[in-house]
Parts: sequence; C-alpha cells; structure tokens
Amino acid sequence: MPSTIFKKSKPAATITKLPSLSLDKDHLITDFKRYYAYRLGRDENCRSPYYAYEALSLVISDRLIERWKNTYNAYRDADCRKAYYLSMEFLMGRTLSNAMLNLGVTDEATRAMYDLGLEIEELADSEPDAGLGNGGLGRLAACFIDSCATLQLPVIGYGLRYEYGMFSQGIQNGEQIERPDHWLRNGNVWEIERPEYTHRIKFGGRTETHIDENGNKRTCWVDTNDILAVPYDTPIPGYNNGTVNTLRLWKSTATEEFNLQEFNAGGYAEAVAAKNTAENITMVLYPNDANENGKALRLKQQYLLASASLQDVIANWVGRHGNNFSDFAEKNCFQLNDTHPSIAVAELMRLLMDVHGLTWDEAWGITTQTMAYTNHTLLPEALERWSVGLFESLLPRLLEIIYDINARFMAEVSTHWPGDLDRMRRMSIIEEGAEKQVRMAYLAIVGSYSINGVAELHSKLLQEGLFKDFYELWPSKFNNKTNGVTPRRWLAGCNPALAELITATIGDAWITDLSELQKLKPYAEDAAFREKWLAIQRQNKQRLIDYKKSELGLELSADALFDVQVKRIHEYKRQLLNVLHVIHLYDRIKRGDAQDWVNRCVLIGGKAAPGYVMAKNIIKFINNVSNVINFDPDVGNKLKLVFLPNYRVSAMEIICTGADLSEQISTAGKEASGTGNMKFMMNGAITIGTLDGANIEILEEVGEDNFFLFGLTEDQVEAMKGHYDPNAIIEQDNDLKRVVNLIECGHFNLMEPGIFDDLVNSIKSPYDPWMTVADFRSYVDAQNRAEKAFVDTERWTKMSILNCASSGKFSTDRTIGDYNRDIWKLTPVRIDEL
Ligand code: B1H
Repeated sequence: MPSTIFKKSKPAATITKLPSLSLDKDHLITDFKRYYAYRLGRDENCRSPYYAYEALSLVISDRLIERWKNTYNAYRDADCRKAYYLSMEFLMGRTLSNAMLNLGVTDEATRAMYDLGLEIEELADSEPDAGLGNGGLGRLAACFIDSCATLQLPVIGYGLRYEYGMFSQGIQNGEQIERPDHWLRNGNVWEIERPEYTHRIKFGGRTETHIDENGNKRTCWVDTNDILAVPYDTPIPGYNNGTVNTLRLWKSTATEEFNLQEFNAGGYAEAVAAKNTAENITMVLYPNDANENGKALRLKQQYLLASASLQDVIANWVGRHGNNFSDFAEKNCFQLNDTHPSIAVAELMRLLMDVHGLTWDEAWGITTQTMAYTNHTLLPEALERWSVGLFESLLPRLLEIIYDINARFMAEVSTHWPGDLDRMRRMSIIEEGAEKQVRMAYLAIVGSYSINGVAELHSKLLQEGLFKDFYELWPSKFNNKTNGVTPRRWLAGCNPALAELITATIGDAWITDLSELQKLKPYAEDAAFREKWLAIQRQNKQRLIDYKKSELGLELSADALFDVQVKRIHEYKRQLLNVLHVIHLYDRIKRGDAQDWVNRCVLIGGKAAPGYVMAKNIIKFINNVSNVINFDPDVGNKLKLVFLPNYRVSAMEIICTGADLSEQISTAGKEASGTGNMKFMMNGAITIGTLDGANIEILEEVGEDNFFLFGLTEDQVEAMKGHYDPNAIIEQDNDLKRVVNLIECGHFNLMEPGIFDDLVNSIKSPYDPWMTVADFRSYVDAQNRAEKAFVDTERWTKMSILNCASSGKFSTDRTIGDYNRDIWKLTPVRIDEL
C-alpha cells in the first residue's frame, strides 16, 4: 500500500502546508461569514443562535487543528514516552468558550461577533453540553486532559463516544423524570472521524490452542462475533502554548462481512438488525455514579474501550518498531480511571501473546510496567465484579488469561504467607461462592505498578482497609494523588469578573500556576479591594438568580446567604442532613424564634441514578419541603429552598460563582475526594463540611477560621458502628425531635400519605450507615457560626478572599504534575506557537 496518495514528484506536505490562520478580529469575521453562508447555508433570516455558534466554532476549530498537527508532528519527531488516560467517562461540558480562552482569542472573537451584531454569550449558550460522564470521575478526566495539554505532556485521552450522554433531568410533581440526551442530534463540529484507524473487537466464540511454526503453543480466539471501533478525535488545547492534544472516543459499528453473510442468506432485515446490535454498544452512558449494575452491555463497553485503545497504541508501535516490544514499557503507560477499563490488563496480555507472539513472561513484564490504576471509591456497592459465567460467554479468552494471572498470583501469595488459606481466599481475583465473580479491582491491582487514591484520607483508608492485604504485599505500589480542577474552566472561564480583578491585582501567572493566588492574601486586609470583591460576588449571585428565574418561577434576593449543595444525589452525600437543617430553620420561623435572622436561600441540585429509589425519594422530598416553605407568608424572604433541575457542567459554571456557602457534608470516610468543593473554594465560597475526602486538605490550606467544620471523624463513625442509637439522639435533641415530628406527621406530604416513610425510617435506623442524625447538632452549630460570620460582611469577604487565595493546591496542574513525577515520568514537549 502506498503511504500517501500524493505523487513522488512533490513532497507530500505540499498540500497540507498552509499559511497560519490569523487570530485577529477581521480574519475571524471573514472566516465566520464564509462558514455561516456557504458551509451552513444560513443568512440574516435565520433566527437561531445555534448556527452562529456552529460557524464561530468552525472558525476556532480551524485554528486548533493547525496547532494539533504541529503537536502531533512534534511528538512523532521527539519519539517521546506517552501516557494514555483510559476512562469510560469524559465529562467535557461545552467546548467553544474554553477553546477560545486557551487559544487566547476570546477578546477578538467577542469583538468580531459584536461587529456582526451578535452576542457571543448567546452563541456559547446554544452549545449542548457533552455530558459523557456521571459526575466527579468523568469531570476529573476532562480537567486532567486540559492540564496535560497545558503542561505540554504527551497524553492521549481514550474514551467512548456515547450517542446519548447523561440523561437530562426534568421535575414533574416534584419527581425526577429522565429525558434522553441526544447531544449529537445537530452533529458535533469539534470532532473529526478517523475511519482509517478503525479496529476490530471480538466477542463470544471459543478458544483453540495450536503449535505455531516455531513449535510454540499459541492460543486463538475463534468463531467470534466481531464489531468495529471507529475513532472520533477532539482537539484538546493547552493554555496559550501551541500544544493541542487528542481525546479519542470510540464508536461501535457493524463489520461489513457480518452483514453480508446475513444479507446473502436472504436476511436483509436481520443484517440491519445485527448492525443495530453492534451500534448499540456505544449508544448510551450508564447513569450510575456509585453502583455497579452487572449488565452485559456495560462489560461490552468496557472491553471495547480497552481493546480498541490498546490495539491503537500497539498498531502505532508496530508501525515504527515492528514486532520488537523490548522498549514498549519505556515509551508507554496506561492510567486506568477506576476499574471500569481494568479489563485492559488481560487484553494487553492477549494482544502481546496471541497476536504478537510474546511469551507469558515477556507480556506480563510489559503489562505490569505499563498499567497504573486510580481508585475513586471505598463504597463496597460500587466495586465492580463480573460473573464468571458472563465473562465466559462474552470474553472466553480474557477469562482464561485472568485465571492464569490469578494462578500465578496465588502462588506468589502463598510464598509470601505460606499456609494462609484465608488470605488467599480474600485476595483471589476470582471470588468463590454460589456464583463465581471476577473482582475487577484486584485484577487492576495485580496488573499495575501504581495504585492511587484521590485524596490523602481516601488513599490512607484504601491501604488500611479495602486493599490492606495488597498493601502489605506491595507497599511501594500505593500512593496518593489528591484531585484538582482546571483553573482555566473553573476560574478564568466561568468567573471573568473575578479573574480580571485577580489579574489586575497580582498579574496573570495564576492561570498556569495557581499557587500564585497566595499573593491575594494581603489584599484581604485592603478595604478597597474587599469592596470590589464583594461587588463581583453580588453580581455573580444576581447572574445565578437570573439564570434560574424563568425555570423556578420565583425571585430570590442577592442579599440572602446563598447556601449551595450541588452534586449527585446519594445517601452518603447527605442531602437529607441539609434538608433537616432547612426544616429546623422553618420551624424556628414558625414558632417565632427568628430574632437576628439571617435570610438564606438554600439551593440543592443533582441527578439521581434512575434505579436508585431512595435518591429519587430525596429529590421528591426536597421539592415538597420547598413547596411548603417558599409559599408560606410567615416565611417570606427569610428562607427559600430551591431545587435546581438538570445540574450539569454548564450549570456549575454559573452556580459555583454565585455561592456564599459550599455544602460538603458527606459522612466522614465515604466521599473519596469531591471536586465540587474545590470549584466553590476557588471562586470564593466558604465550605461547611465534614472531615472527609479533600475537605480535609481544603481545611489544611485555608485554616479553621475560614472553614465551618462539623461532624464525626472517620474514626468516630467507625467506632460508633454497633451502638449507634439515632432514636436516643432524636429524643435528646428538642430541635431535631420537632423536625422529625414535622416530617412524620405528614406536614410536607399532606395529600400524599406515607411517601416519606422509608426516608424517615432510614435515618432512624440504628443501621443507617450514613449516620445522618448523629451529625445534626454539630451541623446546626456550624450553620449558626456561618450566619454570624455572614452578617459581618467585612469578615465574610476576608474569608472569601482567603479561600480563593488558598486554593492553589487544587489545580489539576498540581495533580497532573504529581502523576507525572511519580507515575508517568513524561518529558514535556515544547511546541512552537504559530
Ligand atoms: C467517583 C465513581 C463512579 N467514585 C461508578 N466512583 C461509576 C463509580 O458508572 N459507574 O459505574 C461512575 C463513577 N465516581 C467519584 O470520583 C467520587 O465519588 C468523588 O469523591 C471523587 O471526587 C471523584 C473523582 O475522583
């Protein structure tokens, strides 16, 4: 096959050599007009801002693509070591504003659109969110690839191109309804399909062993039902540095011959149906954030991601080095974003042995020097296990390899702890029982050279608890990498007014070195600066009010304390504790105990997994309580409770800038890290929180005076197990008793008897693992301290400034720097700016 379609007489680059595109306003306008009129076929009669968004996106995309090509060439020429971030989720949100920010073209583009009579915010707002993730884990992946590009690290993101992202949430009669999110309906101007890098993925069939020409045993996986994985690439620009990295997402499609067989047998409809089965694999994102669901389709998704990505990397390798894999581990590493892609451990073994002829020992050496695993949760119900039966029918060859890995691993365990059969049973990748299960986390641990948690406490608990046996065997594999968020999207982009004030005060180095924000600390004492800070916070609160006004049908006042909890709805995150406090405030108003009152708006938002009944009940409860409170004339402006529907990335960009108080109130030891907490802090909100996840590190950075701490510690939670007595706690606390009575007597569900019984029973149960009631009193006390601080505007503003100024640690630039220093060991590749 010729390597290029171009004639030898001309160098192949001739056709792709173009003058670089200008970033100035007039050129943007010219290109915009051309796209708008000729590519999109629209004119001045078109009323939808969507097409103007598309036209501007095409203009920006062109400018990314030329840098993309440069980056690609630079990586190729440097022949550098690369890392691959394998993740079932990349929760990217919107692209346009971020791309303009990182390209440094926001001002010119804004003026260009203005000259054309367009408002750039309106265009940007018509972009659908790429909601290819559930929450923190998926958004972390998106922040990571932004930081990798900004740090000029050769990292490629590999994921799945779901046709339907995270469902869109509606509220009807106070209940969550799920609507499909067909985010690709109007196409996606940011992606490029690359069918030339398609890979074949096998499912089903059986295995055969035979002796190859060199007399070696070789296993073949035959009679399979194959599908194709087609890549779609999205450019990921670094901040002002010429680097544009790649996010490669796989879409499943049918193979041609599979269809043909059916077609020739006269089964036209069957052939098309088979195509559907193949295309179904990447049809929809599973909307579970903390619960495994054991569905075969999910395992197919995971295998598709692992296999296609590994084949892609290996094909690239073989293109350069042939079948010589001796340096492969030196040049490549794979970071597994939780256990979801951990089948990659077995798949890499398969590809190296069955396809490329390496021995077990060679393949295992490579695998265990290239795989690294990040754990994101301690919740037992979220730990993935797949039944051996399902594995056997779907991925028989992979199951064989897993059994072989386990046999060798068990031998190692018994050498280390001779005769300790119980330990072998505990550590086995295969869990024995009525139905044998493959423990995916253990597969990841055994196959990886690095295992990390996502905050100090979480990593410690992994070592002392969940993975204790493994930690004893391989202590040096374990490490911590505290999460972060990208300051480009989560401060510079979402809060332009604050960003401008910060830059005017300390310069703009903070955008790529967030520790620079420290320099704001002295300004907390500067009255003039505080005044500006406060004015911006107020303006952002107003922006939040306006954003939600039409949907909510009620007007909030920016004078009130904005108390915000947005995150997935889960019992361990304790939205219920928040509502218990709201009801307590309501009760105080109703009983006339409202002297020195501080007006408060409590905003709660988040999606419940569609199958999580209790979480859906919590949403209904919030809405019912809100209906009672918000329309009670005795309450008036003193208290509002609002449920924010359809919480998502683009909503958070507004919400996190308009919050005073950030609710991070999970049961200690349950939230692995949290990242919403960091976004709020960065934008000057003050945390009310437990000693859990990254809250602990936030507290460490900002100090106890600037954080409202409450609740049991993780040790205390553990110690209380077995003698937790919520009914005694309720009995002894008159405020709490009144709150529980109000709920039990049906005050919030007069026309819907009994609907909150389960909810009340759950918090009154001595087996309530989240110990909601145990923290009620200290939570109320912390809320009181928050109110006292809030009415002292000067003090509050100081706290707000100090929170922002202390948030430097929580940049993903720091996190990725840590990953790179300890795990990836990549060298940055400078790219010449155009
Ligand atoms: C986190 C998940 C998660 N932990 C299963 N685990 C999923 C588990 O689709 N699934 O099956 C999806 C997601 N997500 C979150 O990760 C933690 O709860 C947060 O505390 C943490 O900040 C975040 C990023 O590390």
